[in-house]
Amino acid sequence: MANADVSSLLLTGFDAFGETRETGHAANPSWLAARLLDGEEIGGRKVVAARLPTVFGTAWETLERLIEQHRPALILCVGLAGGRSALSIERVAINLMDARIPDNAGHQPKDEPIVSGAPAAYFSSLPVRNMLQAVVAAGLPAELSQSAGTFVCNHVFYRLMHRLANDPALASTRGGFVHVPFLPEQGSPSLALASVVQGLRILLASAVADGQPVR
Ligand code: PCA
Repeated sequence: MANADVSSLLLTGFDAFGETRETGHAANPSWLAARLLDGEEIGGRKVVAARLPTVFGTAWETLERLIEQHRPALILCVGLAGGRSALSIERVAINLMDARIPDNAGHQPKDEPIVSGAPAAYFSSLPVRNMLQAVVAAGLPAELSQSAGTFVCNHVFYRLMHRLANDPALASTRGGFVHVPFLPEQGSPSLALASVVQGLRILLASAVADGQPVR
């Protein structure tokens, strides 16, 4: 039923990839945090958490199925960006795949568009500035980021925004992306899992409370 849970918030994380996968620090903090919020009610809406595979194409297909299934009001995808020190609220997705490492299926596209002939970029349709302020006000490290990279995270983010921009049935659905730092046991700089979870909770609450995208 398309309208079965019209008020849900879809929150996704990724599985482990690259170095963290090889070194045995297998869990991806994006999924560890998202799954802890599964079922929680935020701003009167229920969180549905799901894990995406770190594979070009398959990740988006998985997200697309989840969107069909849940018809969420809002979609927040989360990924790990080792090297970043704060919750990075992504402002823009670009139409480019340029992988520095292979994805979990061994694919490593270089200099390729995600969707041929489609726009070079899309902005997040979440109120990124207000989300930033809400997280900072809670004493957690956060920043706006102007690039979600050119790997699987940016790919999913771009496909999401392309679909939301072009599917009239999803005209009122909003979407965006957030990158999180390593966990302390994975590398430095890092952020504790409890802070990531609290940060995502605040990001979702402020995105729901403020209906307008702010670029
Ligand atoms: N981070 C990668 C893909 C999966 C993840 O968690 C990225 O930033 O593209």
